[in-house]
Amino acid sequence: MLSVIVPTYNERGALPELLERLAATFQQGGLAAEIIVVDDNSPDGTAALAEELAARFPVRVLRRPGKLGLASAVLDGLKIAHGDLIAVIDADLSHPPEALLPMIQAIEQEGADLAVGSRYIPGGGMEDWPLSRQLVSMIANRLTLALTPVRDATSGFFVVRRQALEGVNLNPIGFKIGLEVIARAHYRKYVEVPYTFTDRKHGFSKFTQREVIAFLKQLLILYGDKYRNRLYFARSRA
Ligand SMILES: Nc1nc2c(ncn2[C@@H]2O[C@H](COP(=O)(O)OP(=O)(O)O)[C@@H](O)[C@H]2O)c(=O)[nH]1
Ligand SMILES: [Mg+2]
Repeated sequence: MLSVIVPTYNERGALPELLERLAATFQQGGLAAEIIVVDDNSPDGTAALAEELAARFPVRVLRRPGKLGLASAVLDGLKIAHGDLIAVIDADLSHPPEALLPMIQAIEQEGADLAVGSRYIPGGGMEDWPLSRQLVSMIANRLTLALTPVRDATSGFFVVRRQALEGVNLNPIGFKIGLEVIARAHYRKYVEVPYTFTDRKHGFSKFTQREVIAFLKQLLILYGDKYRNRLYFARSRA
């Protein structure tokens, strides 16, 4: 079974289309799947809307008391997920739900434990994102290069076998939970699957200077762990 974890903060505008496209994707791929919306008491009523939509879609809603951060939202969602496959996708439709199918196929057919949605390999890209955001993303991307061979390690769009996360301590810091998984999960093989990132059409980004600082802190900790030989994937290749 597949569990799709969707962290939300003020995503009312995008949620109906997201759930519809996810459900269509499940149907197309013949997937048994559930969606877990992890909402941080969004003032726009995202959680209540998600609960309403649960009449039509396989959704469960985890309500948290306040805005506690993207990474910790995903980790809390993981605790209640039933799937042996775990997907994480942004709610704002920047990550095309349809791309989950090639990602899952890559895992099932190529014997990988992790599939990363990638903007930085041939076939992937970014559309309509403000140049300033693209620049920040590219710099962030460069900063991970000595940490992992994954080309888009700051992608927040991924599918991982639950098994690869068992016993792994993921740091709930900031925005980049995908990077934690890429750096720490116990996988032998990963695949990157190209997708085109598009800017949100509803609501606003929650990416702030605070998230930049959290990312830099996270990097410091990860590089420290890498040099102490504590990162599984790096170790298994050494
Ligand atoms: N639950 C929860 N979700 C969050 C939080 N911060 C961001 N998100 C969600 O994480 C996803 C990515 O955030 P977004 O603002 O689109 O970041 P950007 O794409 O980098 O501009 C979206 O689905 C947000 O609603 C948070 O503090 N708590
Ligand atoms: Mg976004």
